[in-house]
Amino acid sequence: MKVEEITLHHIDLPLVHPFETSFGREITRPCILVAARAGGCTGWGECTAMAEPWYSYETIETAWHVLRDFLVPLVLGEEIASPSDVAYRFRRIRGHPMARAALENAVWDLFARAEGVPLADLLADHLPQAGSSSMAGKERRRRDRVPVGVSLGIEPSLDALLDKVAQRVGEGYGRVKLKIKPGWDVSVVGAVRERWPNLPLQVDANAAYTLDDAPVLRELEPFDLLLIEQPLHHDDIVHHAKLQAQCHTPICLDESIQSSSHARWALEIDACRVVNIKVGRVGGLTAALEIHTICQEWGVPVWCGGMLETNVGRAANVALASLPNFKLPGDISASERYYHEDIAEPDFVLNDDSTLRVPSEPGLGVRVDRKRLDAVRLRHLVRQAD
Ligand code: OSB
Ligand code: MG
Repeated sequence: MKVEEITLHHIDLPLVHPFETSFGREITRPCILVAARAGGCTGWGECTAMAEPWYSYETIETAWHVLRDFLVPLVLGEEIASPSDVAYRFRRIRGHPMARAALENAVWDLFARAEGVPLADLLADHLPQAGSSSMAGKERRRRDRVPVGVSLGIEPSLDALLDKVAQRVGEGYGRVKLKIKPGWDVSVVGAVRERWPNLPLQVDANAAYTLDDAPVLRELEPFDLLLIEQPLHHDDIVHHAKLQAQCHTPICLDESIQSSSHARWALEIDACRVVNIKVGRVGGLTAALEIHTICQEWGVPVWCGGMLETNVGRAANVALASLPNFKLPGDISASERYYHEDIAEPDFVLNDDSTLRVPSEPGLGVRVDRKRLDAVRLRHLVRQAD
C-alpha cells in the first residue's frame, strides 16, 4: 500500500472535569491527530503527548517536529507492506514513542479499513504467539467487550473524592483507580476502602515516591489493592524490584516501560508483577503486541492504560484491550467522562457489566467529525506524495 497523503491536526478539547495527578492538573486536552490516506481510505492515529513534559519528556511541540521532519517522510509515498513495516522503518529514530505511535497507529487503522476488518481482528491476527505450547489455541481469541475501570484524579478534599467515587460506582464502574502522592495516600485510600470494602481498587503514584518511602507504601498493604502503579521514578526499574521484594501488593509499571526491551528487563528482575500498556508510551501497536506476549510468557497480566484520549485513541485502546492477556480492567472509561463533545463518533458507552463494546465496524470503528475538527483545530499540516 502506498500512503498518498498524511495530515497532522493539532486540536484542543476542554475536559468535562479537570484531571489532577501527582505531576499536575489538566483542564483541556490538546492533542495531535494523524490522518493517513491511501486508495480512498483514511486511517487515524492519536498522539498522546501532553502540552508539558510531565508525564513523559515528549510534548505536543516535540511530537509535531519529529512527525513533520522525520516520521512522515519515512512513510509518505513509500510502499508499506504491513502496519509493522512502519515500526520497522522508524527503528533508527531514538525515543519519541508517542510521535511514532501516532503515525504507526494511523497506518494500522488504514490497513484494517482497507481490508474491511475491525482493528481488533487485525491485531489478533498479528499477535506474536507465546512460546509455551500449553497456551496454544485456547487463549488466542479476542473479546467482544472489554472490562474497564475509572481513574480518579486528586481532589481538593477527601469529601470531594468520596463523592467522585460514589458517582462513578453509581454509574457502574466496577474498578476504581485513585491517584496518590505523598500526603494524599494512606488516609485517603483507607477512607475509600472503609466505605467500599469490596470494591476492586488500585492506586497510581505517577512516580511521586522514592525507595525511602517504602514504609509508607507498605501501609497500603491492608487495603487489598489490585496493584500499586508506578510508585518510583520514571526511569528507575531497579528500585521497583527492591520495592516489590518488600511488598505483597503487585507493583505495576507505567512510565518505566517505554519499549518491549524495558518490559523484558523489568520481568527479568521481578520489578513488577503487572504491566500497564499504553500504546503511545511504548511507541505503537506493534510494540504493544510484543509486550502483551512477552508478559504472557512470564505469566504476568497486562491492562490498557489511558491518556485522556479522544474517541480516536480510545477506539485503539479498546481494540488492543480485547486481546487475551489483558486480564485486568483498563483505564478506558466511557466517552462522556472525558469530553462533552468528542472529535469522533459514536461515543463509547459503559455497559451494565463495567465493559465497553469492541467495535465490529472496519478499522477503529469511529468516524472523525470534520465540522467538529475544524471547530477545535489550532493548526494543521498536509503532506502529499509526489
Ligand atoms: O498515569 O495512567 C496515568 C492520564 C494522563 C496521564 C497519565 C495517566 C492518566 C490516567 C488517566 O490515569 C486514564 C484515563 O485516560 O482515563
Ligand atoms: Mg499511570
